[in-house]
Amino acid sequence: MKKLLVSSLTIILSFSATSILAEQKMNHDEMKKMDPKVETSDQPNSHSAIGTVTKVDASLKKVTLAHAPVESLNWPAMTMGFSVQDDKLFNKLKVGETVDFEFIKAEQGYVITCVK
Ligand SMILES: [Cu+2]
Repeated sequence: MKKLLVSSLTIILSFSATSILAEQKMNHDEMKKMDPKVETSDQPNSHSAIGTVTKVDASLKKVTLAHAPVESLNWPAMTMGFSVQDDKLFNKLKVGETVDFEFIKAEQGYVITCVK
């Protein structure tokens, strides 16, 4: 009787060990799915903020903005330079204007993609 109990315990233990392994594998696959590198290649991570234009350099496709805090990036309010994706956006980017804008992180820095 005792022997039978031990062997059934062994079966239960090895069975649960197998299911733990299976669970770990599943978690690993899920982690792969969440890999930020894979995500950014699919859709660039876009952020939005409000800022006042302090400087414009259309020839360099750059603009300086004093922006409000950006929650999605944990940024405090600051003045910084952005690249501008499309020349058309300069119609809305004039010194002294306060704009609602969207930007992405690109290899060369932050790029404004949309201005409202
Ligand atoms: Cu900033």
